[in-house]
Amino acid sequence: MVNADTAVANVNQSSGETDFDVVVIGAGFAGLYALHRCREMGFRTVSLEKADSVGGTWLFNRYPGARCDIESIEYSYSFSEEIQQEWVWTENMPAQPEIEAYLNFVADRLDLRRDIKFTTHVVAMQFSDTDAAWTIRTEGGEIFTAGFVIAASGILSVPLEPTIEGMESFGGESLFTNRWPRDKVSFANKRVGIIGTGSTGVQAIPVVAREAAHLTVFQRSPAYTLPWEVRSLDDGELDEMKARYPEIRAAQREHFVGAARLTAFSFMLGMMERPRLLATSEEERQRAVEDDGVKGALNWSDVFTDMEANDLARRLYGRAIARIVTNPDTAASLVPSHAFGCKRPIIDQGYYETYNRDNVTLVDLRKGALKRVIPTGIETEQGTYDIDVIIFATGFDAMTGALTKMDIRGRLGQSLRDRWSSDGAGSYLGLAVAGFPNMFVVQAPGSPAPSSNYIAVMEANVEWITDCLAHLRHRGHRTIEATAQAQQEWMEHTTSMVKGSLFTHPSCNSWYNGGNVAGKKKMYMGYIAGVPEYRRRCDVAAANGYAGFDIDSAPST
Ligand code: NA7
Repeated sequence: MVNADTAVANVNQSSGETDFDVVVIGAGFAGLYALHRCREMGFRTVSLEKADSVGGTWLFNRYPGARCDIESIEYSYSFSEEIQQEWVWTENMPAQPEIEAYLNFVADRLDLRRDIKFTTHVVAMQFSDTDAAWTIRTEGGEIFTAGFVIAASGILSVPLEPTIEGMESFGGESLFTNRWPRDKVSFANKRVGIIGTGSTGVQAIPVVAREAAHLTVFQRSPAYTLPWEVRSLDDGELDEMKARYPEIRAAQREHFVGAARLTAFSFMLGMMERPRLLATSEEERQRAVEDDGVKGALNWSDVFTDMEANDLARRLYGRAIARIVTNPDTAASLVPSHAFGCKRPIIDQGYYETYNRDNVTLVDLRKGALKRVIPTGIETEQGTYDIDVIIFATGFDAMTGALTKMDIRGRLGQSLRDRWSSDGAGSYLGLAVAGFPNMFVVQAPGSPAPSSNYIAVMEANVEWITDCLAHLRHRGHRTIEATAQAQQEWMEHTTSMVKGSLFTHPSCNSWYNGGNVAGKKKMYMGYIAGVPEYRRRCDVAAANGYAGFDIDSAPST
């Protein structure tokens, strides 16, 4: 590390050597694995992490009810047989404390902490053409230089700050789910208000309702959410799964969403195999709702392809809610307005049942908007609510936020923030951005991250990136950069797949398409051809000498 004034000179004037071969940004799931792989390959590597511990988004999102929607056995690293054999999962769907503990275990097991600089928040990075190196600046004024950067800064790591009038005037306690306090929060005898009914709100609401004196839910957009069983793993069940890990991981690798056990994603895939809703009789529809509740309402093949079917499913969904929620007005208020399938599916434990509690009130903001926060609570067009604690469960500036928050300057000083704001969030293979040499991004826009098991794609990305680094080193190359043409073709490919589909339906504003962030260019930011196809395309590019990338001439060539 050098000081700010001498950083670039340090690269220039000495041996040309940088502080590090690779700087990894982040020490969450991706950062830990990237650090481990780089180190194993002999690269001088450091991970810069803004928090004081490992865990990434699983460290910050420690709100009540926080839990993963993919089974623990698959939402975990597959690269180490020792780790997967030694770690003990206690539930089928892991809760936040267990995931945080797991990541701490991994960091210790691989002795990663000695190469992580905690409370080190990267705020800017500049690429030097002359030096073929990045200069990385932190909030604390430290400067690091590195030949390569791996941005493992997360897809859901930057809170979307709500801008509600009067927030600062609130006399009670304001809590944000995406940076929840470490100390236990007590809701006993408190009147709690929660804003936001995405996945986070849907997880927190049943848990908070059990403890609070009263819970008022301020709902702008009702969610579609599927009831899902969370359970402890039975005696011997984990051991049995551990014995079958090769088989489980192989199935996972081949699965469309990177998780072969049942997930909400695979529920949606299964819908494609079902009969068409529009071809059913009224009796069949009613039976589906009576037998399978909200899942029965949605589980038809044409829901994704025919908006008439989608809207009918939405109304059947309302019927299913009305069979659970006893107050008819509340039940009606819980029926979504948007098309099913265009937002990330949500799973829950007892969400709708919570609205039958005497201490829970639903405020449907579609009937009268939230006006402002006042010192004693929340004012809406429908009335004023006295509140002691406000929970903001308002989501993230997803996919791009972690990168656009930093001032990243690529070739010729161009700004990534400006580029993505004017052209949309483009990348090549969801791994690299044209104009930003020697910077790899784990799960950039254009990767399958939003609609898949994040861990499966993350591992594939980290392995691809580190193999690429080894390839460059082996051949004596110093720079690699995605070409503008390859990036354009990749983005045309990814967007052509969602054209005219539900993912681009106008009724949807979500973190999938940036519609949840004011001023963000709206576009679907994932890749929906499936994880195996994505991996195949990345592997083909690598096998063809990193096709789609410009690589400098090696000294020997
Ligand atoms: P989401 O899914 O983006 O949900 C955020 C929620 O907050 C959503 O209901 C929003 O309503 C609501 N919101 C945001 N701002 C406001 C304001 N100003 N007023 C009222 N309501 C507001 O984020 P989550 O954290 O729940 O989940 C994100 C992902 O994390 C999830 O998909 C999993 O993959 C894990 P809106 O829909 O914008 O009308």
